[in-house]
Amino acid sequence: MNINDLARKVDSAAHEGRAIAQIDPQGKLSMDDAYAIQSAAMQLRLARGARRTGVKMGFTSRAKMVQMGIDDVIWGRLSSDMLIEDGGTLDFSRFVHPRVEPELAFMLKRPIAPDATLMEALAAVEAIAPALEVIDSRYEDFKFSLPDVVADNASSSGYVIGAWHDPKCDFSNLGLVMSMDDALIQIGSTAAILGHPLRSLVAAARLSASAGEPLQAGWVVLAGGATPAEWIKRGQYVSVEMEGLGRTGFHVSA
Ligand code: OOG
Ligand code: MG
Repeated sequence: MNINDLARKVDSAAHEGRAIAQIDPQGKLSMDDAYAIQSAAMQLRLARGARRTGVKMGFTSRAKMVQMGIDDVIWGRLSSDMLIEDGGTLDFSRFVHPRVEPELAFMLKRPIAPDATLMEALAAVEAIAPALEVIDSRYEDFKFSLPDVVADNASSSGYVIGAWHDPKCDFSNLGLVMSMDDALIQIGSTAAILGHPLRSLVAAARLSASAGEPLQAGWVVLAGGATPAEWIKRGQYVSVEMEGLGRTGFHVSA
């Protein structure tokens, strides 16, 4: 199958919330081809009327690398059809087997150059906010090779963002708690994200520019899960509270 056929395959699985077999179980595809499939699949979403909203980073914490058995940082493309309103409802029936993880979100006020330093990247940040990412691998049993998950847009499927805050506070080591209903389910820190979430933003600038899509003003960048991801269940309320940044969450449909 060629790039476009594989893009249609992962895109329709995502669109219909249906699991498919891995497209590259042996991990033989090149990273360039895997990202080309991801890019072509995003074009199909955009053709259905979604708007590009930014970038998400993956495997930027040890917790996530260990959980999924992959230790390369990857990235994916975010679009408006993935956004869940703060306190809104996720329609469970549209997903295959969703998981959720706590993240930090950046809102950009300027583009970021591919070779930006940490301080230059910070200067381009309009605001930061607590976030939850919903990941939903389209592959059976949530099992994938590195090229598989890249082609599947790094499992991107949803995200919710809390109130935006001035980035002038020190956000290198903010405590965070993810809860499901009243049960505390994961605790962690933004320091789990490459030691400092800004490093994830710098990596996003480099990787996104190398794909010909430099980070733009108005884009959101999700820095990556700070803890292992947890399965979402019908009827739950999932939330994250981050030190100094408040909380955000969403309901899951029954
Ligand atoms: C891939 C996506 C990883 C993160 O924050 O590390 C990711 C997956 O685990 O399915 O979003
Ligand atoms: Mg994530």
